[in-house]
Amino acid sequence: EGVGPQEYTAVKMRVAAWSPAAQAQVDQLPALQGKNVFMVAATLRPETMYGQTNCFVGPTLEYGLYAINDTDVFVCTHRAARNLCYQGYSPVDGEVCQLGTVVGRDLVGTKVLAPLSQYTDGVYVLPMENVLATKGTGVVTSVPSDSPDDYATLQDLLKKPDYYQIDRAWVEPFPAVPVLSTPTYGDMSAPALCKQLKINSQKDRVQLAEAKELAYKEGFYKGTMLVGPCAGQSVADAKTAIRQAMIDAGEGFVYNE
Ligand code: A2H
Repeated sequence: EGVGPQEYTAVKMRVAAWSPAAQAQVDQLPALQGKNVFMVAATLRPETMYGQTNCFVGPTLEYGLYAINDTDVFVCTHRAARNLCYQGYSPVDGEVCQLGTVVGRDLVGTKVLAPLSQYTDGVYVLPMENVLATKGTGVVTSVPSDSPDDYATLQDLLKKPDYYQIDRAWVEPFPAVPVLSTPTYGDMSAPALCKQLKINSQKDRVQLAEAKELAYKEGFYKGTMLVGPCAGQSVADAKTAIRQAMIDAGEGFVYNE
């Protein structure tokens, strides 16, 4: 982790409705008028995108709104925007074009359209404590069926909605969706592993690291897709095909760092 180059799939989640706090700031930015704005998440598991139930930001992290071309604006960390501007995602190669800034906390409650998600009317941006500013785009797409971190974080939010300053209506109507099946953990690895390893919170970092490792290996080497055009195929085979389909549809791209 953090050593050498990493190739992610960047997933474009179009903003359908800003939270009131973000809307108030966006209204002050005339350059955003008429633009398509996307929260951009970096994932290593493109084959799980059918199971997206929400998207996470770090509440205390600073995000920028970056012009990518004449029509599109990306929301991500400044660090990611620097990397992206050398990969063809900037109006001028090698230069970042920042239109505005918004803190993660103010993005919470924004509604986004997550590609491939079964929740086609949109899902909500929610807070996660352990989002690193030094990895990916600072935006994490959430798949609670297969990511123990995502599942544990959503459990925290449901237990303490007031503490986390979220509305239960952003979480409860979006239960985890089975995406792939494994012999050891069934069709929802993350809840099964959180139970088995007695993980109660996103703060249980040691157990979560183990759960993440187990879920990843079991899914990749023994998983079978349950949904989408690759249903019935092994996860290892489906991964590249699903990623390519997202790229072809303009809903994702390769992001290196
Ligand atoms: B993965 P690696 Cl289903 N901070 O996507 C914390 N976590 C981040 C992040 C950041 N800034 N940027 C990306 N990530 C998460 C899906 C997924 C992921 C599943 C299962 C496991 C999994 C849905 N969340 O990751 O350190 C993103 O979550 C297990 C490691 O670069 C991304 O893929 O290896 C993964 O961590 C990248 O972590």
